[in-house]
Amino acid sequence: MVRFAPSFLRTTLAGLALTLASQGALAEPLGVENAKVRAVPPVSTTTAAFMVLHNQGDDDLAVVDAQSPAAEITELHNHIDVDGVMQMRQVPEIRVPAGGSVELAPGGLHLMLIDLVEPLREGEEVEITLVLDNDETLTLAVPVKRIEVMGGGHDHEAHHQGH
Ligand SMILES: [Cu+2]
Repeated sequence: MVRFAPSFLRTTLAGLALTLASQGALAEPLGVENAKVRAVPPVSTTTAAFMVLHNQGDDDLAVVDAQSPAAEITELHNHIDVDGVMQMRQVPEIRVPAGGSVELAPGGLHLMLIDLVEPLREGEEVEITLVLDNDETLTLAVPVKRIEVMGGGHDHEAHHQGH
């Protein structure tokens, strides 16, 4: 079960503001920042990828599909609140409004990598291709990282416990 932690949200929004402020103009209409794939134990056959999508163009964009050679199936997912319980659902698209940003983060939107071809180890990179509604694609090399979900911790904290 994954629930929103307010402190995590505040941390995330503060980080986003910083990255937006430091970002220059890019030629690509879709910018991707802070992409990462969650490191999972070898027995786990699914994982999730997170990132911040910036639409630097004048037209709304949508990610309509994603593919990765690391997984048999890659789906676009969101978490929705069903009677107080966060449930994961596949969504047909992730819209990024012109001039706006959308964050894929634990507890919310994410890319779901299903039936991993081989175990993912921390420090490796996973190729993920985003397919946009204008038929363009964007291929990313996304690092595998440990990602804290519960407790509002920071991604980069060194003290990972549990599992
Ligand atoms: Cu999912």
